[in-house]
Amino acid sequence: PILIFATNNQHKVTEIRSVIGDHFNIITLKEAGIDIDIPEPHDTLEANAQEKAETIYNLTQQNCFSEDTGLEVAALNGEPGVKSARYAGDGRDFQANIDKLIANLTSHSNRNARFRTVITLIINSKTYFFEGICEGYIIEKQQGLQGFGYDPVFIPVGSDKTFAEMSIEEKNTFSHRRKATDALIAFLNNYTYG
Ligand code: ITT
Repeated sequence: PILIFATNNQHKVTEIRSVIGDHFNIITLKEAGIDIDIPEPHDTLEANAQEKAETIYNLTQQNCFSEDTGLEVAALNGEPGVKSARYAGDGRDFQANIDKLIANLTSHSNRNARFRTVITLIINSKTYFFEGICEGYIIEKQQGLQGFGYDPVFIPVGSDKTFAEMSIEEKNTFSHRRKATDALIAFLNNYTYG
């Protein structure tokens, strides 16, 4: 199938394309000629992912999907979670977000955290959800230059490197986004059109 990926985040596009390969045809908003700032007004990843997909579906009437991702830190009661992009303010400044996270964890010995991705797919006007979780922990000082967002401070269980010290292929062996994408692919492989 041809699917529009309702995101303005190029890192997400690159990571998901590297999982999907040429199995399905993913069209970005840019490639579809759509220039909008998709709203994320809700307090769950599920509701925001649904809002993003519905916005694009209502605009185009084309099969599409979106994803919303949050970093859920145990000692911070699941924050920044759904607020991950704007943790330190509306500027969406990733360095400010990392600094705030490290500062808020200073007095905590429990560094456990997880990334959670929720994908919303709208196909033939029906809505489906897929989830991927990656458990890990937050380090005190950032390491690595690859990736995006909180990657320089997150080490997944099973590695001694941050996501920012990994290639996209290596990050994909662990990542929340890859697991959610695998679930999407499995669904589409079994999907009957018509
Ligand atoms: P959309 O256009 O898809 O909404 P976005 O960047 O606004 O893109 P989110 O609302 O899902 O995406 O924001 C989640 C934030 O969490 C994102 O800006 C990053 O700072 C962070 N994040 C998401 N996935 C991440 C990953 O794999 N590694 C590190 N940080 C990530």
